[in-house]
Amino acid sequence: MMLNVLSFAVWSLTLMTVLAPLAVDSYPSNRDRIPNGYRVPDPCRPGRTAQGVGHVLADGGGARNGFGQAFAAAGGWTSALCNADSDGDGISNGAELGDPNCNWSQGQTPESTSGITHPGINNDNPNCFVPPWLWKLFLGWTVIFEP
Ligand SMILES: [Ca+2]
Repeated sequence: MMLNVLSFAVWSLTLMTVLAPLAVDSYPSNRDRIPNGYRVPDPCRPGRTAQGVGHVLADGGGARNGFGQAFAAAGGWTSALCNADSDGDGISNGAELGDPNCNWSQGQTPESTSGITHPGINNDNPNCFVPPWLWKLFLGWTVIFEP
């Protein structure tokens, strides 16, 4: 048991070390530019929030997902971006981020701060690299490192 915990810790640290450089080209301040930017749950890692909402890598960096591409094209939170459905799950970006009527502007409290879902990942079919149940089973403890 102890060996399993130790080998798992070594594996986890190795993985984090390998993935860390991929996170350097994101812009964390962009989370201030979308409603509930700090409350977006990561559907692939139960219990954690997504640090890079517009990126394929949940902690930021790497390629942009559909929401990140639309955000970059719009240049910020616009009515068009709010009404769009970037991940194709049938729910608008605004509804997913607690701004269903697209009234939010930076610095304001969004219309809703609960029930937030990820606008760049189809929550019905998140297509996670590691299945959420497996992540929760082996890496759920990393929630304590949530920034
Ligand atoms: Ca959507």
